[in-house]
Amino acid sequence: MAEITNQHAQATIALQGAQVLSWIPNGQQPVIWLSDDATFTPGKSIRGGIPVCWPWFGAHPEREDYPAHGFVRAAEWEVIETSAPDAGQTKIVFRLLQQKEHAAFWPHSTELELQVIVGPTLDLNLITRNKGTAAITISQALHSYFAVSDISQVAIKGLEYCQFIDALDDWQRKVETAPISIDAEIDRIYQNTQPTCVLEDTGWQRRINIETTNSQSSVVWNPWIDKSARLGDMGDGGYLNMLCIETGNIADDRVSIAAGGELCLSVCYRVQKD
Ligand code: TA6
Repeated sequence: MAEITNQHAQATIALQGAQVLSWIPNGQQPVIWLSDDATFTPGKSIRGGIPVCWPWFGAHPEREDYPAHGFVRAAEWEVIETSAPDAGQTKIVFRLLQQKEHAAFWPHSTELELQVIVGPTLDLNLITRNKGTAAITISQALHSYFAVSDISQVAIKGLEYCQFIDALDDWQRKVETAPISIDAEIDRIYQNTQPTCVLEDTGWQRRINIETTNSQSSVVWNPWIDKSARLGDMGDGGYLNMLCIETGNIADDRVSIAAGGELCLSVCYRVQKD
C-alpha cells in the first residue's frame, strides 16, 4: 500500500490494481468507501475504493470466461513517480506491470498509467497509450465506491434527461427523468452524460462534485440486500453506506485509440460542505 498524508488529506492506495482504497480530506468524513469485509487476496479485486476497469467494462464482449471488468484491477502495478506539485498536494503515478499472462486477454501493445493527485480534491488520470501499429478499441471505468451517511439520504443530480441502459431490466434503454434516489438494487449505464454530476448527502450535509474529462458515460450501482449477500464481501449492511458512481467510456461511449495515440480519462472529486 501507498499511505499518503499531507496538509489537506489522507489517502491509501494498493499497488495491486493501483486501487485507491481511501481518501479522507482533513476534518471530514471519508469520501471513498471500503467494505468492512474486503479481502486482500493477491489476484482478487478488493471490494470498495476505486477499482480500475480496463480494457473492457463488465463482461468481456465475446469471452464470458474472461474476468469481469478486465484484468488490471487484480494485477500488479509499479510506482514510477512521486512528487508534490503544489500547495501541499501529493502526486503518485502508477504503471501497469506487463505480465506474460496478460497477452492471452489482451494481445495489444499498450501502456497503462494512473496518476493520482491527493489534496483538497482527489484527481485521477487514467492514460492509455497505444504502442502498436493498429487502432485499438477499449471500454473502461474508474469504478468509484463513495461513502454515504445513509443511502436513503442521498441523491444524484446531473444525469437527468440522459439515456441509460438498465442492467437489471434486460439491458433496456430508458431515459432518466429526475434526480436519482436509491431505495432498491440499481445498476445503470448512463450515456451521453455531461462532464459533471453531484452526489448530495443530506445526512453528512455535503455534496461530492464529480468533474470528468473525456467521459460520456457514468454507471450508478448499489447491490442492495440480495446481490450483497451473493457477493459475500459487502459487509453487514454495507449497501446502506456506499454508492458507486463510476466515470468511464462504456457501451456507445467505448473509445478507439489510433496507433501511436493516447487517451486520458480524468475525474476530479471535490467535496462541498453545506
Ligand atoms: O459497475 C456495476 C457492476 O458492473 C455491477 O453489475 C456489479 O457487478 C459491479 O459492477 C461489481 O462487479 P464486481 O465484479 O466487482 O463484483
